[in-house]
Amino acid sequence: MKIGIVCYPTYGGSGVVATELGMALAREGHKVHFITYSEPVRLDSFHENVFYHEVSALDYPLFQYQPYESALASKIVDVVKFEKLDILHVHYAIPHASSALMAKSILREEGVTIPFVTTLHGTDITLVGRDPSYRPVVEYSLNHSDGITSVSQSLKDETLANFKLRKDIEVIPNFIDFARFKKTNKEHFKKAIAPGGEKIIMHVSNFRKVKRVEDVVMMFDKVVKQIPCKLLLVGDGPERANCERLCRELGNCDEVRFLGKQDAIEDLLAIADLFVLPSEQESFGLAALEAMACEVPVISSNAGGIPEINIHGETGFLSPVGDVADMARNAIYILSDEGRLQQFKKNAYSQARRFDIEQILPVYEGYYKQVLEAVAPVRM
Ligand code: GMT
Repeated sequence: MKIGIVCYPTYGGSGVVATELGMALAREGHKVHFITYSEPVRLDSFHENVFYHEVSALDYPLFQYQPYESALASKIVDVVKFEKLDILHVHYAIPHASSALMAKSILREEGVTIPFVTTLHGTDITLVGRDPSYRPVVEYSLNHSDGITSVSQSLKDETLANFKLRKDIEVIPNFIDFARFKKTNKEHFKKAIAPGGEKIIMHVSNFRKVKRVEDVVMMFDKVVKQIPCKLLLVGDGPERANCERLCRELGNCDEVRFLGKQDAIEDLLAIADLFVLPSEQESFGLAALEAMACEVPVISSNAGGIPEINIHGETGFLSPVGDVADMARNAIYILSDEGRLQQFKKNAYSQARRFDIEQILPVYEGYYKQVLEAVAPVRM
């Protein structure tokens, strides 16, 4: 198949999922065309079946906001026509679904049929998509998508509860590429971070408010008073300065390292004993699944789709959002007994195996075929 993938290229779950999916489809022999405004961060190696088309929007003094949505639609029209794409897969509804719909309408007038699948990732529904400034457009473009998938059952339920949809939503969970995410030996790095053999607690995110990174710092502060440990905070974003301030106030700066944005997350996860994800909202929690694939148990909130991957009392623990004391108790419970910690690590890994890309990829391929078959009569 010739597949067009539209996504955000930056650090962030939806872009990562889109890129990994595209690379995996390319390895299977499909021709994959990424259409976005800069090269996706994980598109870091050459593959003969992968193509990248950059969207550039002409700037003009009249524009207070550059109309990216129109520029994207125009680029889609161009790529579909020139590369003769079979199907488009857009990740994150805003504005990708409406751009795809506009491109589809333009192409229809030229006798070209291009079905598109929209994958819902989370905040495109739970936070941004529900806002009146976007809602009617999101609802309309979902109802005119040829297929809709969601990364968790929880997100599907939330979408159906909040939007008037005439279409079914297929749940296709996010996945792990075990060729990349696996536990490796990074003893030298571990010694540098925790020279006294301290346990290592880790959090990875884009440091947005919704991630509640301050909860990680407050939880850690309780744990470090009972168990020698270090906290690694990976990523960057608007909440980082607040977290740094909080560490100073709590007086635990010597035990906390801010590592900023990192590409090789798997090398960092290799030395972690516990992963923390206290998010207010999280449709899936890919960061937690990546940790589990590297044998790291998870202390998390019970928000959104997290309970679909982190199994309470088995792969880690779930707590109500904001219940820092409960999270700290659970962390201490796991870390205070080496045998227990090893068991949780094993369980985390076996659970992550259920999300192996080798199993999820055929589901996407099957879904594309289903969508293509449904539009086939129109194409003839
Ligand atoms: O809003 C974000 O945190 C980023 C967002 C994205 O689309 O880049 O992440 C969402 O999609 C990820 C991949 O499907 C999920 O793992 C995250 O749970 C989800 N984030 C939220 O729902 C907050």
